[in-house]
Amino acid sequence: MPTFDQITDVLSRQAIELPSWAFGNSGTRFKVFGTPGTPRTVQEKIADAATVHRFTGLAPSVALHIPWDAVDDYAALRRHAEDLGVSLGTINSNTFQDDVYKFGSLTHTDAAVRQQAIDHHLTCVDVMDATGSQDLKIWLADGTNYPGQGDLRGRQDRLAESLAAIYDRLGPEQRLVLEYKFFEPAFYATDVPDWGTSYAQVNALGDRAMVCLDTGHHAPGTNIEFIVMQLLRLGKLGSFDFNSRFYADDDLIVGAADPFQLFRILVEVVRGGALEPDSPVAFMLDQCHNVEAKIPGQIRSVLNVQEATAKALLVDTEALTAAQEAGDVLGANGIVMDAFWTDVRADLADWRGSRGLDGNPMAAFAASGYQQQIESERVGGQQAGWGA
Ligand code: LRH
Ligand code: MN
Ligand code: MN
Repeated sequence: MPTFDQITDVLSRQAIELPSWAFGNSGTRFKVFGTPGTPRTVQEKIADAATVHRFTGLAPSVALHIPWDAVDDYAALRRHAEDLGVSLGTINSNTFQDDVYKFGSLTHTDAAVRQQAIDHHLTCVDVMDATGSQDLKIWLADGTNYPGQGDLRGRQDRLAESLAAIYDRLGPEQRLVLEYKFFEPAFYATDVPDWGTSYAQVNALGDRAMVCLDTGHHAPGTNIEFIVMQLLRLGKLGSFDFNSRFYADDDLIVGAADPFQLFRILVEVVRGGALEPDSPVAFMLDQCHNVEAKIPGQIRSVLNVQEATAKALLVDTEALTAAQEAGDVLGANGIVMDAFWTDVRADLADWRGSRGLDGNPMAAFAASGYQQQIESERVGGQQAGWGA
């Protein structure tokens, strides 16, 4: 097994983007609970994200959702972020909260509605030009609830056309990532339900179109690490939305529901070269903190990813290959499990200390007084965007 010192180079370049909406109030369709200190503006969301980065060294960028985070002056927002030590990352579009999109957005049968949805994405690319963002992330709520409600094939064809119009507008350094989700809000047929559909659509667009894999967007029992492997193999894994799920798209803290699954995903990430310096894969959280504290929730999340990454890097790949080739089933499995069961927490804490960070970012944040400060300064915090 590699020693901890042998994996710190890779760990030191790990970066996990935070979603602005994780800092807003969120909930279920039954209740959104308010939390003292919740940001009232996107600037305050960015300040909270920068705080997570300050305590962990792991989260140097913040993703925005448009229009939830819309402002008049994106160049000024970019400067605000940079002043706080972070950059603005992925721009997420939103064509799921307007009445006009009731029967679809990029797939709608009405060309005027499709154009409105395309125009929204073109506006998002304008935002990216100002913020310096690389990725436009598209997740569509488009789909149907009943057999016969829509022409499945026609919707797919219109989607391809609409995406091509958006892709055409991207700058040479910009990318489009298409996120899939098997259901919700559409319950019969979602227009981008799985990695295969996303892959087929982005493949038709070109090199700068890739798939976004949200870990919560699969049916129970899906072998997500297999999908990770395949997309990496095909060179089409653009980004991750990390979170965890017990039932549906729960958006819980990554690694909370199934740390072993997160580890298995990261084993394929390492195997597929996605932590190499030239990797095109962007790592992001997509979570909501309904009942737990938001900033510590994000700190815990990035630490969970770091811990799983360290374990994945500890897999003795040479011994594993030898065991696989020798048909040593239990030996091979044992090598993977040894890495998983290795407790890396003390080594990680020491290593953080050696980099000028606190060994225990959760405790350091709690002792910092930041939470008390925002609670007294901020009154009437914002909802994350859902239902807003
Ligand atoms: C959809 C989704 C998508 C959205 C985000 C808020 O379920 O995962 O990424 O942009 O939630
Ligand atoms: Mn997502
Ligand atoms: Mn989701």
